[in-house]
Amino acid sequence: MELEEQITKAIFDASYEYWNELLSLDVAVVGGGPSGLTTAKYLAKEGLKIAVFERNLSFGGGVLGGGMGYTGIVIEKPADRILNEIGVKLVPVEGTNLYTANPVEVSAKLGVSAIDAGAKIVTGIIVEDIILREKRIAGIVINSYAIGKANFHIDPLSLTARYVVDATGHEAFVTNILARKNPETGITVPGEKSMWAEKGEKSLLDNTKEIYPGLFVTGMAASAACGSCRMGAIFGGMYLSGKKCAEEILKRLDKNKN
Ligand code: 48F
Repeated sequence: MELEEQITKAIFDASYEYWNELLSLDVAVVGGGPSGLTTAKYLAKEGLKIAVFERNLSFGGGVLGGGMGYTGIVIEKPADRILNEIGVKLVPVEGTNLYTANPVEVSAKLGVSAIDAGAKIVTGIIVEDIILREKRIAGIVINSYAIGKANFHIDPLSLTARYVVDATGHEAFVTNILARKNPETGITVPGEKSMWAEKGEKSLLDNTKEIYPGLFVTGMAASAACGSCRMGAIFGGMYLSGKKCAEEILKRLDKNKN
């Protein structure tokens, strides 16, 4: 066999195995930003079958841009514990509860920690719809982001999941799809309010919840789904929200076991 053929065959075989494992997930996390990656890390640690679907070829979401492109993000206590766990260097801001961190370091270490815990991060894939069954979300409908960008009419594929997490940031993409396509669900998405960092960070944990049977919201998607405020380049709430989302799903899975 020529080397070219071996390369192609190796990719086909690896890909087949990889995608087969994604067919039926415990949790499908939509969005590879700070909240989605944190949710995935804490769920995968418990041995669950988790995959994060990210439309871009890279993960990290809004963290990578820092604040207006400046190389820094701000984290507040107690989110420092989550980043300490994964070895991120945090620099205290004197006289405050704040730390600064490097966006690339945070995103890389968080992604690696989710992968090491057993999660898969699938890039270049957009979640364009959900599977809805008997008043419950039962999975996701996916397509290649590149296909969508090219405006080709190519049908998507679907994967089942016991729970879906909307971690798509400001767009609350999944929750918006649910609301728009299925008005009988009674779900509406008010969208986020203008900047109020303290209020936005504080309300985020309350808004991190199962918004519809089988669908959890975390991070800015939770703020948009619940009409809370944006908070700009402070990210502690995103990690805390991701962790809480994982804890809530674990509780739900535990309850369903009994
Ligand atoms: O936007 P993003 O970082 O969301 P987050 O985890 O964190 C928000 C902060 O970054 C920041 C902020 C903090 O104060 O306001 O914005 O809530 O990450 C969301 C990710 O989801 C991807 C998108 O490319 C981004 O990387 N995404 C969005 N829609 C889809 C998607 C979709 N339909 N399918 C796949 N990925």
